[in-house]
Amino acid sequence: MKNILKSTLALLSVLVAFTSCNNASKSNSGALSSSAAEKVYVAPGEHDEFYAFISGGFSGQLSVYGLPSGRLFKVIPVFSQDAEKAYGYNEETKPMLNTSHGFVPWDDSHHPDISQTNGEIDGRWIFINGNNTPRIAKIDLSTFETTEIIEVPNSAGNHSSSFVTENSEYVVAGTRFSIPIPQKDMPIKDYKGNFKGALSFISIDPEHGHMDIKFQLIMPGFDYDLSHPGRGKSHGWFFFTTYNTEEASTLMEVNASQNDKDFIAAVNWKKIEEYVNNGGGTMMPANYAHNVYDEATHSATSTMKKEVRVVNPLDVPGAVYFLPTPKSPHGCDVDPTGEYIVGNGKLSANLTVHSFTKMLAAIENNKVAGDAYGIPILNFEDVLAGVVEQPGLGPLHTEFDGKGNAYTTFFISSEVVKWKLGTWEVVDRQPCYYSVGHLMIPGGNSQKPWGKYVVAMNKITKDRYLPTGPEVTQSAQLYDISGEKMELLLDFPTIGEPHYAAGCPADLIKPRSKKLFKLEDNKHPYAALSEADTKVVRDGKTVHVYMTTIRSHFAPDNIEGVKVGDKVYFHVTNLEQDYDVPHGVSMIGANTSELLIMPGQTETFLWEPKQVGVWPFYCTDFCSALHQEMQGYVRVSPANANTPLKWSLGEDIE
Ligand code: RUQ
Ligand code: CUA
Repeated sequence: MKNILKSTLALLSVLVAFTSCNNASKSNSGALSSSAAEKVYVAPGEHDEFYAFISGGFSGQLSVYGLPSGRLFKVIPVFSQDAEKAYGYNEETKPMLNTSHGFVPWDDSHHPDISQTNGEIDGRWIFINGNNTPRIAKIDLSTFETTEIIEVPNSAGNHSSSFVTENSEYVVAGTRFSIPIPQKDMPIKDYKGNFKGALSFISIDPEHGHMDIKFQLIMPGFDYDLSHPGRGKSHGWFFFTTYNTEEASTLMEVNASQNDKDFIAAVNWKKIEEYVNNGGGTMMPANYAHNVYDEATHSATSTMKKEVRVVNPLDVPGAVYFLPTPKSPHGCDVDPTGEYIVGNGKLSANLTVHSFTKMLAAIENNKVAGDAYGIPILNFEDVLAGVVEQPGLGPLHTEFDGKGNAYTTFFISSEVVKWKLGTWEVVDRQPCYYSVGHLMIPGGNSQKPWGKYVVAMNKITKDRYLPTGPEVTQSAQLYDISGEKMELLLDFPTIGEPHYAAGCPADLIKPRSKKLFKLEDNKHPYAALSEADTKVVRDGKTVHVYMTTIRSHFAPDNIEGVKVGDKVYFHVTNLEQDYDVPHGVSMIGANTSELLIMPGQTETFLWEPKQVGVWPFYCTDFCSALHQEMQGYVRVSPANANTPLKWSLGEDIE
């Protein structure tokens, strides 16, 4: 044990030394050639060719960039409260962050994936996983708003998520940490054989995108790290990398690195779907939140679901196989044809590629090397397509350009390596600054990638930007991959830690982008659809203000009769019906964020006045030449006062 520890530490120190010397010896090219500058230059007023959606990591959000410029357009709030947009602060979106653990206003968002039709990106929705309190979110790409979040029960560290099958039948989520299923009070040391890992297949309604957990496959207690769907010939299968097949529960850096090979789990979900459609599996008691935002009411609701269908893989023979894969593989990537499955073995000298065809043949011929908890293990040699020999150190992720090339990131040697599918030869390598994690080619997780650019997402930036104290920005780098050699074009900073990203041509999204919400479609229960509908209503200690905004006033803008100890709900409808004219509103002393209300939308914030006086509110979004005049007052009387409730606009309250 001591020796194992020593040798592991020795290995680690070599790796660390390698990383730092690699950093120190980076070519200090500084200025790129002017042709690189031209390639990323998008002239003022022009649009980028691609959207890139880059995960916000521990910011919990998803940010939207343009490529090739690297310009940031928006941060879409997903799992974390966002005061800029009132997400998770206003009454309408608070239910989006409800979970079985209560209101959870933060998460760690990792892997966005865009919906597909016939194996091609269709630009309708983008899904992303919350790692920490397991959740999958759906963002509508016509509004760029999070419209649904489903909690994933029986899971922990929701990491092999959220990847979409080629007709968006499912968005798939796999647990990184195995746990007792169902959860119970038991000694941690009894992990082995008792903890389990859930792989969740969440169906997507083809029309509205509504998510529903179709089934959870309850697997042995390994760590399910990443996954990708089969496509083309392998459509109907899903592949998951595993590590910790040792089933250790402590000092994982050593104890989970013992086995020479872990597994890629190959799951025939079509087969399990059929089994489930015929009544297979069992309903298990559960408790998980399903939160849905309704565009008509501009409001979210949260429903607690009380059961989930679980499937024991042993009950569906022929549905799950293990492919031995060296060593503690991280990324699990499938090429555009669906034939090759790349296991990015973090601790392996070589990169392993499995063949789907060979896997099927091995299954057909019943060539099994053994089993793990009853799940057949195929022979490594029987499923191996080939290896890329010593391509770099610490492979993490692979993407494809659709022209027969693969691109793999190497964390430790800090580079992207281009190699050829089928011949396995390395054809190019480019350094990353520094410690690259994921990479993304637009359409990379589909049958049709747009192999023009690759974005590398780096963990460390050190000297690449102006210093900003101890915390320096995370960063992405853009490479031109249209030629034989990759060419570094651009560095750009990212929000939070960028993990995976998804991208597609702007033309898939731009024409469908919503410009405003129609007032006549507004079904918010507290909407005021005209100034004539505005009012203030008292119900005990609760006061509802039905307010409107239009350039450049609030209606009403004078309110009296509010008392200390009241709960005052401001329901504010933006009457504008023009593109890009939001209004904001904020109230002195409110324990929440401003509202930022889009044209045609209604939003609500709560204000609990604690002090007697006359208190102003104002518009926070510079909306017109008279924006500074967009203000109002609320008179707050003592709790026992009998100031009558009154409201007005453009007249003195007498
Ligand atoms: S994982 S590199 Cu979620 Cu690779 Cu981030
Ligand atoms: Cu409305 Cu500023």
